[in-house]
Amino acid sequence: EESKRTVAFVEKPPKISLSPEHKYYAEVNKIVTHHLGQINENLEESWTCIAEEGELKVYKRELEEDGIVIDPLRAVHVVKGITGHEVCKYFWDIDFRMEWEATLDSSEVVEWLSEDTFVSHNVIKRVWPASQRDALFWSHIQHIGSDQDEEPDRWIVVNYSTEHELCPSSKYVRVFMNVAMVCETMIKPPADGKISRDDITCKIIYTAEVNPGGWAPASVLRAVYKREYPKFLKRFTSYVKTKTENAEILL
Ligand code: 6CM
Repeated sequence: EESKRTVAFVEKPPKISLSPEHKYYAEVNKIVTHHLGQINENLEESWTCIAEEGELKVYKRELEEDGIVIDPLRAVHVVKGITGHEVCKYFWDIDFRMEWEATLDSSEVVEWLSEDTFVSHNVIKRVWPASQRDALFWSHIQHIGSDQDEEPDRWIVVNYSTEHELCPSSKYVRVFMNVAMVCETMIKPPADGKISRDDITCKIIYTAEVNPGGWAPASVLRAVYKREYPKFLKRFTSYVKTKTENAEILL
């Protein structure tokens, strides 16, 4: 009892939000709404599946703008034993980012905007023969409770490129990105009423729209995406499983 109380006490309050007065409020809500509106899209129709492994499916749509590859990417994964809250927590919390990120050299907070939103500067590993890239984006985490329209309870994280006076673009080519992780947790009602990790399944919908910010060889970029996105989704979800297997379930 005593130890449970300590954990509950240390945890951040469940209701977290950027205040409506904040200069990022409108943008964050617009982008969150955009991503939530896309999650029920039928990917089999106009997307090409580039990787399939068990429950993981990765899709893309080929798109170029002035000769630069900006293929949107969408992945769906179903993972047992973890909740959407846990998946989003580890994806969002920069304290854990370098433990699972294989594509970054570094990641640092530039400014905290609120308890649920911060701006970070990220240096991406160099991919030969292109010049090295960096990314500056806000990361926002939000819980969306289920409503009367029978939409399930969801957790979402968005990483969205921004500008910051403390971090102008200088020695790297800056990429622009709009990335979202949306999660839904399914719970099989346990016979004895006590939920265990065996009763939990998480559906993950991951979207990435990345503009490499300057010319990069299309074939190399597409090969990198085809290899790195499935690798990231497998590595990240198994990281979350390991981090949570002996921990209390975060619903
Ligand atoms: O979403 C992922 N990670 C997040 C947290 O770090 C964040 C992503 C940041 C970086 C995304 C970089 C994409 C790759 C850019 C390629 C530029 C290379 C150019 C040269 C190629 C010839 O949202 C996981 C990201 C997994 C990426 C595979």
